[in-house]
Amino acid sequence: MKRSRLGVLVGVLLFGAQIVAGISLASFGVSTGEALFVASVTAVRTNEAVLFDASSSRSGSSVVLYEWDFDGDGAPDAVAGTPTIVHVYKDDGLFAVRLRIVDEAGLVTTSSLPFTIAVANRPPVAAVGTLEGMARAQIPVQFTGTASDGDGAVLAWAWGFGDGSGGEGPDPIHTYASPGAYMVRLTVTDDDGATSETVSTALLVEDAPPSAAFTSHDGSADSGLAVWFVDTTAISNPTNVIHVGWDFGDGVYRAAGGPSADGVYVHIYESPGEYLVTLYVIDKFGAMSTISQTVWIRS
Ligand SMILES: [Ca+2]
Ligand SMILES: [Ca+2]
Ligand SMILES: [Ca+2]
Repeated sequence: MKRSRLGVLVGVLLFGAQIVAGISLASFGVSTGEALFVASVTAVRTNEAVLFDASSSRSGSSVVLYEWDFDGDGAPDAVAGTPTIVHVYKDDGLFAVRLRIVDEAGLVTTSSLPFTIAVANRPPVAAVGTLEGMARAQIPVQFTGTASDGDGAVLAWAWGFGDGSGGEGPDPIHTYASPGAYMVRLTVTDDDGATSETVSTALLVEDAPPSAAFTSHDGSADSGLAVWFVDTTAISNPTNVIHVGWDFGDGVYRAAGGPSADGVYVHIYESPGEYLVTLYVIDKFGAMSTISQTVWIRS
């Protein structure tokens, strides 16, 4: 009421003679207008439209301007020539809404009834990205996550790798000790503390790939005599190995379908010299491991 009277006075001061002509003296000292409005809803989530309708406002003459302060900070957010307007709150909070109307005669009236809109935060959304290639035990796995928050920011990422361990950040790396099927969980938290969790389909982690190794007969031998090589390749599951190949460095390559029962291979060099021996181990998933050693053959 106080503001309405002030509005009249301001209007009179600003518009002088015209105002006096247009308003009966009886209107002085009483409210000449009311800035009234309704909203389509008073509780929304962010990014939802709210319709405000100030059709019930009245003033001494036709209302020509509706000035809205949707967040109660005293600064106008929209000015319209018609009484209805749509506003979308981008972030959550409790917002006091205020309306100022100006009529044809320049009279200004401000809404005086408290009016609050409750805007609720939306939780963030997250997804676990698909892995590039196959996951193997004992080999680091690179995870990727995507997350967004429509009314804020994603501040925290928490991963559960399904084997009892966890990680942080959008792109963690984790190494599984053992093969198996693991459910991977990603929980993200937004700047309002809202969380959401997403669970991947089971991540299949295959056996660790082979790691080729061998020992040889003292590293030197006489030509024409057998040289022994012992395959000491680390294999978590021998049935995965589909190829073991020896390149003895003298033009002879010996291939086997899998590991020998005792891991022992014998080769006879015909000529003295220095030979680079390479062992190749390939598993059914296509992982290949190699290792080389030099042997010296005396005459
Ligand atoms: Ca404002
Ligand atoms: Ca949010
Ligand atoms: Ca928010």
